[in-house]
Amino acid sequence: MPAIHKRTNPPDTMASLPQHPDLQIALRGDAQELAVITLNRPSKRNALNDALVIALRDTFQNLPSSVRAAVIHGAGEHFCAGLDLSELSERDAAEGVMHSRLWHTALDAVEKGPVPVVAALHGAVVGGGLELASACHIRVADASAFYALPEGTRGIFVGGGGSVRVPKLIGAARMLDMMLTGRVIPADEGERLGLSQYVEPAGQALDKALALATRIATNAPMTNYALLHALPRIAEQPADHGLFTEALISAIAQSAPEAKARVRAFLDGKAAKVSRG
Ligand code: 1HE
Repeated sequence: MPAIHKRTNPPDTMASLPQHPDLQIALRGDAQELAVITLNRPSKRNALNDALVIALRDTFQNLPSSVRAAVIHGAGEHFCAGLDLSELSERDAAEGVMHSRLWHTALDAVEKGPVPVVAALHGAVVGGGLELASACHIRVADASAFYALPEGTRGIFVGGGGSVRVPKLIGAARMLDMMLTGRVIPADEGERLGLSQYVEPAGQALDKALALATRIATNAPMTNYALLHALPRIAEQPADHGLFTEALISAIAQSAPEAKARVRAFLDGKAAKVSRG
């Protein structure tokens, strides 16, 4: 299968990935098709300092071309405590804008990268941690997960794309409530509201995320790419434009040799049926 994100300017291996002690990346699978990315700063609850945000950006911008799906999770008791507040005090307004734009670039690299990203959520998913989770395509929480946007109570504002992405998941009214009141949303309620698509027993989010990503990695790369890049754009287009974009993307996807082979396999009785599960 062709890699959708084959680079024209290799190097294209793990060795070429940026190294950061607080961000680990491991490749799994027979074809190294799964990237498992670990926020590894548990002593600070995986709070995201500038270096870690840059490492996230560089990692997602430089995934090896073997990678078809990624999982991101946090080491220790929490997914991510958000912005590293210890770096906040020194910034003036102009630096604040640039800092927010850095987060935008990094989380855009997650959301608009070449492959689907599954977030495994446990413990605190707060502030910038929720902004990071919102940039992923699938969120799997376990029962220990809790969500909050403490920015409101800290006298600041979201700056990592949360004002754009969180309302798309739960609506502006619920985000407003979270920020005005500091409300903490537990895992079950988060799933009902749309913060996660799955909720699993405590301790099982990563396993479920890995299972989903493994399955996702077997899809035709062009279909995955179209889902990541066309679906959100279509959602923001007027219906008539959206239908036209859909027609173009669906024609491109179905013209790929791999799509033809997959449909042929079904017609020949060699591919799985849709079953109740
Ligand atoms: C931190 C951070 C952090 C922990 N920046 N150092 N985010 C917040 O407002 C959330 C702040 N954090 C918490 O509410 C709690 O730490 C947790 C609920 C996440 C975890 O509680 P707990 O009891 O497991 O840990 P802890 O004892 O509070 O923290 C352990 C250490 O991590 C401690 O440092 P230590 O040197 O005293 O051991 C904490 O200071 C440190 N720590 N969270 C810096 N966030 C792009 S804009 C995004 C804007 C935001 O994200 S604002 C929301 C920030």
